[in-house]
Amino acid sequence: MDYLARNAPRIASADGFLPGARSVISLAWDYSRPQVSLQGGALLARYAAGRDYHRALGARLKKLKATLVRAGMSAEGLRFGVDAVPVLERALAGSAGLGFQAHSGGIIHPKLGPYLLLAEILTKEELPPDAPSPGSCGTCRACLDICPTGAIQAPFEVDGQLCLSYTTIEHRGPIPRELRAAQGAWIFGCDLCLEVCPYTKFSRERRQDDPDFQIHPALQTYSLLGVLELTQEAWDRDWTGIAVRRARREGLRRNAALALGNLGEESAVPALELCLEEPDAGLRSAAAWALSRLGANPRAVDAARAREEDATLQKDLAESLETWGLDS
Ligand code: B12
Repeated sequence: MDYLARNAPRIASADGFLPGARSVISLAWDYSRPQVSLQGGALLARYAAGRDYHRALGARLKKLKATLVRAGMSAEGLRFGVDAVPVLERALAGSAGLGFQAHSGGIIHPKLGPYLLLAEILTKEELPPDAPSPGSCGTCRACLDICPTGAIQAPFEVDGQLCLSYTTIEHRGPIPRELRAAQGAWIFGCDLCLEVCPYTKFSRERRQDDPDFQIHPALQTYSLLGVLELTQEAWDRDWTGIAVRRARREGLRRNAALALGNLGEESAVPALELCLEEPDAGLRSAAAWALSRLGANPRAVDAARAREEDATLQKDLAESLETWGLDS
C-alpha cells in the first residue's frame, strides 16, 4: 500500500483530488448481510460478496452526478470517488454526519450500524455543511478484544500490517508465521471487529432485491478446496466482477491453504502437497505450514525444503518441519 505514502500530500486535502474543491458530498452504502462462507467453512468479508463495490457504487455515483448536473451543478466542477481515491473518506464522512469514528477505526452510523462503504462527490461549489454525527463507542472494547492478531492496538489505532484485511488481500508472498493460525477460516478480509460491534443490532439486510448485492456465483459454487485448486482459466472465467480479485489468484490460494490447515481439513492433504511445487512462494510456504498443522506426511515438505532455492523460504519450510503437528 505504498500508494498511501506516495500520495500523502495529496490525501491531506480534498483539493489534491479536485483542484479548487470547496465541498464534499459524502455517501454511505449499507451492505449489512449475514456472514459469508464457502462450502467447507471458509469466511470472506461481507463487503466483497456481491458485485465489485467499486463498480456497483461507481454506477450509482455516475447517475447521481447526472442528476446533480441536471439540477444545475457544473459537470467540470464535480468529481466522484470510491475507496481507491486520495481522500480521507472516513474523516470526510464523519464531518458530514454519516457516522462517528469507532474504536475499530471505521465510521459507524448510530442507526444503521458498522457495515457501511463510503464514497464521495467533490464539487467546486460552496454547499452548506451538515453537522457531525452524534454517537460514540463509549467504553466498549469489543473490537479490540476480538481482533485475532491484535491489530487494533488502542481505540482508533489500527496497525494495518497486522490486520487480516491487509495480510489476506494486499500482502504478496508468505504471510508472517505468527499471523497464520490467527487467520482462522478467513480467506479474504475479516469482519470480526464489525461482527462484535453492539451497533450491529441496527444492521439489517436492506438490499436483498438489489442485483449488485446478490452473492457472486463463484462464492456459491466453489468449496474451500476448490479455491486451493483454482486454475488460471477458472479464475478468469468464474471470478470476474468481484472485489476478491484484488487478492490475485495466488494470494487467494495461499489464504485457502492456511484456512484448510486451520480448519483441520485432512482431505486437502494431496492438494496441499501439489502446492509445494507451485511457483508462488506465498503458496508454497502456506501449503507447508498447513501440512505441518494437519500433521500429515512430513516427507513431502522435507523434499520441498531440500529443493527450495529461496533461502528465506527454505528457513520457513524448516520451521514448519520443526513444529510438525504443533504449530498453533
Ligand atoms: C488503507 C485502507 C485499509 C488498510 C488499513 C486500514 C487502517 N485502519 O489503517 C487495511 C487493508 C488494513 C484496511 C482494512 C479494512 N478496511 Co479499509 N481502507 C483503506 C483505505 C483505502 C485508505 C485508508 C487510509 O489509510 N487513509 C490514509 C490515512 C492517513 O487516513 P485514515 O486512515 O482515513 O484516517 C485518518 C483521518 O481520516 C482521521 N480520521 C479517521 N476517521 C475520522 C473521523 C473523523 C470524524 C475525523 C475528524 C477524523 C477521522 O484520523 C486518521 C489518522 O490520521 C480506505 C479508503 C480511503 N480512501 O479512505 C479504506 C476504508 C477505510 N476501509 C474500509 C473497510 C470497510 C475496511 C474493512 C472493514 C474491510 C474488511 N472487512 O476486511 C477493514 C477494517 C479494518 C480496520 N479495523 O481498520 C472502508 C471503511 C468504511 C467505514 N464505514 O468506515 C473504507 C473507507 C473504504 C470505503 N470506501 O468504504 N483498510
